[in-house]
Amino acid sequence: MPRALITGITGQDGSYLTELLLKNGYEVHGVVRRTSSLDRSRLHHLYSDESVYGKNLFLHYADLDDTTTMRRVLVSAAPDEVYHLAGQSHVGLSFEIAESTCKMTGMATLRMLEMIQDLEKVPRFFHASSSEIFGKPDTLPQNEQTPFRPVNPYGAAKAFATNMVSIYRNTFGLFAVNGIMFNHESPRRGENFVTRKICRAAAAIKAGRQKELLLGDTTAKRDWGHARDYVRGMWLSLQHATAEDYVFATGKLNSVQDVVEIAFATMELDWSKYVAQDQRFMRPAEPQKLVGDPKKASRLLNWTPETSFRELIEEMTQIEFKRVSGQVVSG
Ligand code: NAP
Ligand code: F7E
Repeated sequence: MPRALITGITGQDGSYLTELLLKNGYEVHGVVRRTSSLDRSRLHHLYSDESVYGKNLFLHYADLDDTTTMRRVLVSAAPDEVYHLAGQSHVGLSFEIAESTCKMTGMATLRMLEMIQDLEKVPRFFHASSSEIFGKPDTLPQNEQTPFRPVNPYGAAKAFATNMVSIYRNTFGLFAVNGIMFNHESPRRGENFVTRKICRAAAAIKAGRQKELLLGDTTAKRDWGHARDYVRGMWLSLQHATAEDYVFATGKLNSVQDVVEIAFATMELDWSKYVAQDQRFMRPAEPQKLVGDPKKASRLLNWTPETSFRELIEEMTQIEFKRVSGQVVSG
């Protein structure tokens, strides 16, 4: 039975990846950090399943900042594959907590590379890189050759980590992969990312629980896909014969305004009655024209995204409506 270790298992991607790896017959180990509440809602359906938890799913307390414990977890789990997904993932907040973002996203990845190098059996390593490394690119769409020009602390930290992964692969021969992922969303997305915020508000307004939705720049555009497709890409990238970097993207640009219109239409509401702009959600700098070219992933991994932008936003809004109406939604 292959073994995987996931950092960031409690996050959006960690939860979908866990489901995929369990389905593929893996023993999955996950790193969780101590929090004041034990609510790990994205994992609850697996954690509370006695046929899974403690049998082929194991959680270990550690923190990216606690090297001794991380090393101990790596040694005891002895994984064949490591998926390094943990980090501070909010771009807007990275301006407010720049130092810890750089420590957790940049330095912690370097430490992971150092630690796995020392293991008796050196595992394959996936790093969750981001389109934010491109910032304001000269060319579009962006691919694996596009130069890094980040415009925020998060993007700069991911650029550092991405470079380190390439350096350790090229210098020390590690099987280390950068998955350069464009935005991917799902009903499990954190509440303060724009798609979830909008879908949740549309559902809450429909249910009479919210009156308005305040947003930042609604003209901002992104390349948005479904998280389930992206975790499949992570897994495929570690099954390939050689370690490579891959762009995972849909290749299609949509605006925040497009998200608003689809979500409100799904709830049969007129968005213009409820949506207003609020300076608090504007960012000091915005990346421009981030749209990915996933041809390499398609050619080498046979990876293509299966869920369209419209299907994604409709699914997210419908699930929010179930949640706000008190229905139980697993995961
Ligand atoms: P997420 O939902 O914010 O999950 C982040 C995970 O990291 C959580 O499990 C969190 O634990 C964990 N974490 C944060 N700081 C930690 C620390 N100091 N020690 C241990 N664990 C820590 O993010 P996501 O959307 O799943 O994204 C996964 C990765 O892909 C991230 O690295 C993100 O930057 C990157 N990425 C995401 C996207 C996207 O569109 N989703 C695109 C490109 C790259 P808690 O649950 O305890 O907070
Ligand atoms: O913003 C604009 C905002 O926070 C998308 C992370 O997963 O993808 C994600 O980063 C856009 C931006 O995601 C609001 O200014 C307008 O232009 O959902 P977001 P992000 O910043 O693109 C990348 C690839 C990652 O790697 C990250 O980890 O929407 N926007 N109004 C707003 N954004 C938020 N959050 N809230 C608003 O009210």
